[in-house]
Amino acid sequence: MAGSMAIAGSVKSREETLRTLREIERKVLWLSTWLIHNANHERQNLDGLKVGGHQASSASMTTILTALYLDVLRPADRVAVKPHSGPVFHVIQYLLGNQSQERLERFRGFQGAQSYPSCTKDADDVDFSTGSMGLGIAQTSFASLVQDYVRGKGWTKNSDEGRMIALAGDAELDECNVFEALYEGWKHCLRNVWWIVDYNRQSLDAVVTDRLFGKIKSLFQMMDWRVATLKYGLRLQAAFKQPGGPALERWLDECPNALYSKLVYAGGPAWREQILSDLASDAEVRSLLERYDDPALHELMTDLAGHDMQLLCDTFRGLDDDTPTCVIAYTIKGHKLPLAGHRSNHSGMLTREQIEQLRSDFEIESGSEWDRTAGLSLSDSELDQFLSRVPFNQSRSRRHQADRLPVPDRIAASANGVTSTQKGFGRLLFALAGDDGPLADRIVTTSPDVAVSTNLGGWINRRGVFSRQVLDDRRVQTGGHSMLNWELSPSGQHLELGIAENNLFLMLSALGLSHELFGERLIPIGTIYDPFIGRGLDALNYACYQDARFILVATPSGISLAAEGGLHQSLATPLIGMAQDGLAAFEPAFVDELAVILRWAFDYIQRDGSGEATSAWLRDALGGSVYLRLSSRPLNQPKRTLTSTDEQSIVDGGYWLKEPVPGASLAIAYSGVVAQEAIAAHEELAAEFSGAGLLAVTSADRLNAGWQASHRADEQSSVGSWIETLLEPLADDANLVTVIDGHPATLSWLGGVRGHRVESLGVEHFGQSGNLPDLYRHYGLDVESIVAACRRVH
Ligand SMILES: Cc1ncc(C[n+]2csc(CCOP(=O)(O)OP(=O)(O)O)c2C)c(N)n1
Ligand SMILES: [Mg+2]
Repeated sequence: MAGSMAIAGSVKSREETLRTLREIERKVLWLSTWLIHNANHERQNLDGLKVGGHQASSASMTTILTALYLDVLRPADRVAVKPHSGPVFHVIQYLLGNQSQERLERFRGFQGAQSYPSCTKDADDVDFSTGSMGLGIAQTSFASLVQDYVRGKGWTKNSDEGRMIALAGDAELDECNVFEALYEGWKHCLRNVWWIVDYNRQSLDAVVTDRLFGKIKSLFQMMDWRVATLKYGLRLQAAFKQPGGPALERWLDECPNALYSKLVYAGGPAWREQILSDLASDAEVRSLLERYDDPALHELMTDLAGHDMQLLCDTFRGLDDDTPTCVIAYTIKGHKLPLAGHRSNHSGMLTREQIEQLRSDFEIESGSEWDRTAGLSLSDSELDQFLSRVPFNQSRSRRHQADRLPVPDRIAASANGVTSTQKGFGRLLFALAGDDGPLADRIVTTSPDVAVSTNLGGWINRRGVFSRQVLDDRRVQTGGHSMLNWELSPSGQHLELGIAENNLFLMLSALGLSHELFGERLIPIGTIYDPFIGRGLDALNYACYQDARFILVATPSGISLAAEGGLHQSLATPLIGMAQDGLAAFEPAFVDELAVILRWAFDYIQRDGSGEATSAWLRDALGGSVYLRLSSRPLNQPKRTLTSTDEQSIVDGGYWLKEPVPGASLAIAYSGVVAQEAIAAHEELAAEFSGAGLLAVTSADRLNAGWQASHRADEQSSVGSWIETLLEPLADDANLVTVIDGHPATLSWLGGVRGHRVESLGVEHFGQSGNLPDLYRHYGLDVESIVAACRRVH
């Protein structure tokens, strides 16, 4: 008896919880709609530009987000919120006390809540930034793999395992990177991931193709995901059980998306007319419909599962194992708003009159629009009490911190004779793999099927490949005649990916956020062929936007890989390196430079990144990620011992390989492997231009950033930039010739530093197959071209 009373009690309290959740959901719908209205129609508009925001895309997800955040999620869970439902997220955070009214009032305004959830620019609890369709979804998979990686190492035993959850738009699934991630995830036995699809059957422009959900379902099932299709709400399901119900269900199942949307917009009378005309001969359906007046019929026919609080909560709570799961939740874009179902509702907004109507429907008095409980049956303290009990709210700090790992004073670089920076990189990592310090143990390498050809083989031989399970199959291990030990186990430190470059950058993004997401510091190093950065560029930008920390090693690069031909030759990447925020780009010519830069990079990627990097100096303090553009071209390595001043110059972006005499009339500045030609040209011109300088530019990016920052510095301050200091000895009317195996604009700005005339050599047009002498001659990077430019410029 006592037991059944307890059960009855818990059923009752569950019902109460659901009732409260539904009430709060109404508040969330109001606040998210009002937030966008306020930004567009109430706030002063100073520039005449549309502010925007997505009321319909938000309304589509209010039930799902409310169910998740206020009933289902646990603190260890991480969410990528559908970008266009950002307002719903911010409003829930507001109710939870993690977001201020002031920031909500400034939604889409300067330092207000961001248009799309941003883990770097927003003040509330954003786990993953979203905004570029598809990337946030895939990010959750890679975050889960990283969680498995750190747990596989036994590092996070005392913390809960989280579920990585993506809230996806249905049209968002068109992005190919989603399926690249799906495929990759399968290879790694992905788990603990939910992708919840807001299946509102509308994209930006149009109503999405009927039958699509079947394809989505089978794609996921093919990858061994569990698929839960949530179509109709419980009320509609109950109606289907009434006489006439099965016919109504069939009618709804067969109703084309475009017609359904049209009827949603048109409302009760239109539903009745359409159904009665389509099922004219069915008396049971007629009498079923008679039991509903027009508003009730509209309510019934729009009772989709994605708006059914109980069904959603029960479904999510029922997902109690780690199988990756896709939930296809049927919803209505603009649900409960006058925009619902309208074909062009993506950017549609309620008129003033409509918002007034909504306000009075929700019983919110004018002036109380931001009030957390206006229109609710709950008092402030009752709301607070409810929110204090929600599982998600049981931990104060969801963003972790991790100690910085000590970086060795020096990394051994035994590069004598003739070798390339790519080979040098392989050797440096091989040396690190033999190190038993904490840094080496936290290095994790990853590569999109180019680990061997980017010289990671030595590292992998020593440190192994990561897999959650040990693959102990001797036949596989000894099957080939490779020197490579491809042993798979949880202790491995290389994560091998398929070719898709988007996946590389998303993996780096997840690895590079491990300290914040899981409290475990990693030193991620990703290798890629330089030209294919372009393939994953948006994902790289996304990783940097989230302030993920990693080292990107891109090799080979430029036309210097010669025989591989035009599509393997990268021209624009030096400019990408300069322009990409959050990424310090280097192009060393020699291995000893690379060793210095790599050591520095280990420190730089660990610097504490809170705050906004508005100048080179701030960026330096805050840290970021690092891009190394390397080459497979062997060069004669200088025999020298670098002093700490030399090392600092290399990191700051450049040094004089041949110091100019004071008042020198010429300097050649080079970056990367064309060092050999620059040195030879400099020697050839020694008599003609005595005292000319030869400037090694190890990072055009850092030189340029410092120079830009010095312009903006307070005029009273005496801080100059490193490049100004470097160029100081040259005569005012000296000439510069710059050379790089990449776009010449990378270095041509050097002329602007002190007003020197400049001629810039580089590659502006697609390359082609050839040997190095032919190509350098053709594209004007050979010694003769440099010498000719030096003479011309005079
Ligand atoms: C990479 C990228 N391409 C295009 C866009 C522009 N865009 C924003 S929303 C959208 C359609 C979204 O439809 P869906 O995912 O179904 O979301 P809904 O608004 O219907 O919930 C598009 C094309 C974008 N934000 N990112
Ligand atoms: Mg949609």
